[in-house]
Amino acid sequence: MAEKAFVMIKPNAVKRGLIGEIIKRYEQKGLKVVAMKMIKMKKEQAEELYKVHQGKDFYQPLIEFILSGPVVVMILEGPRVIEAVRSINGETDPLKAQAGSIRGEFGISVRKNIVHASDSIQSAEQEWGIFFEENEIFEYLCGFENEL
Ligand code: YYY
Ligand code: MG
Repeated sequence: MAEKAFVMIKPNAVKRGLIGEIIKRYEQKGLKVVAMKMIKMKKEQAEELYKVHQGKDFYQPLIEFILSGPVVVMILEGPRVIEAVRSINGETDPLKAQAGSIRGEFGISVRKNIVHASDSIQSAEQEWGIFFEENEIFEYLCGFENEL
C-alpha cells in the first residue's frame, strides 16, 4: 500500500478561508486525499497529537491555539508523501520557510503556522489513529489511474 501522511489545517487557516488553497496544493502535486473531515478537536486528542512536545515552553499555548476553533484533518497518500507534504508545507518557522511553500506564503507566527504534517511513517499512523476509524479511510483510483 502507498505511504500515507496525516495532515491538519490549523484553526487560523480555517478562519482565514485557506482550506481550498491548501488542499489545492496537495492535489496539484499529485497527492491523493483518502480521508478528510472538519472537527472541533477534543483536549485529549490535542494532547495525544502533541505528546512529544509535552513539557516544552510552547506546549500549553500550542494546545490552547489548536483548540481555539475547527480544524480540517485529512490523510494524504502518495509516493514519499511524508517528505512531499513537509516540503509543500515549508519549515516550522514561517519566516524561514521557502517562499513558495504554504507556511512561507501564508504564515507569520511559529505557533500559528497554518498546517501540521506527520514527520515519519510511524508518527503518521499514530496521528491518523487519533482522528479516523478504518472505515473513514478510502481506497480509490485517482485521475489517470482510471484510464490505465
Ligand atoms: O513538525 P512541525 O509542525 O514543523 O514542528 P514541530 O517541531 O513538531 O512543532 C510542532 C508545533 O509546535 C509547530 O508546528 C508549532 C509549535 N511550535 C511552537 O509554537 N513554538 C516552537 N518554538 C516550536 C514549535
Ligand atoms: Mg512535528
